[in-house]
Amino acid sequence: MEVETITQETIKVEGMSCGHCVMRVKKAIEDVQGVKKVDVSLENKQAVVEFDEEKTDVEKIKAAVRESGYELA
Ligand SMILES: [Cu+2]
Repeated sequence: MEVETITQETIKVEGMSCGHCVMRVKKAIEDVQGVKKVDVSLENKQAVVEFDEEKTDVEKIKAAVRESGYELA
């Protein structure tokens, strides 16, 4: 049986200005293997991410956000 350890982290994202930015950040995070759920908020300037700790970690998710062109607070 496959073991899953689901963790939730809130990542502060700088530089998002519209719905398009939100979609870019959401897509970038979703593409990280092991990510289960992503909720990006423009108003709160953050991404709430649920991921499997066996497959990824918060540093990889942050790297994906930076690669998509946005900064971390
Ligand atoms: Cu935008």
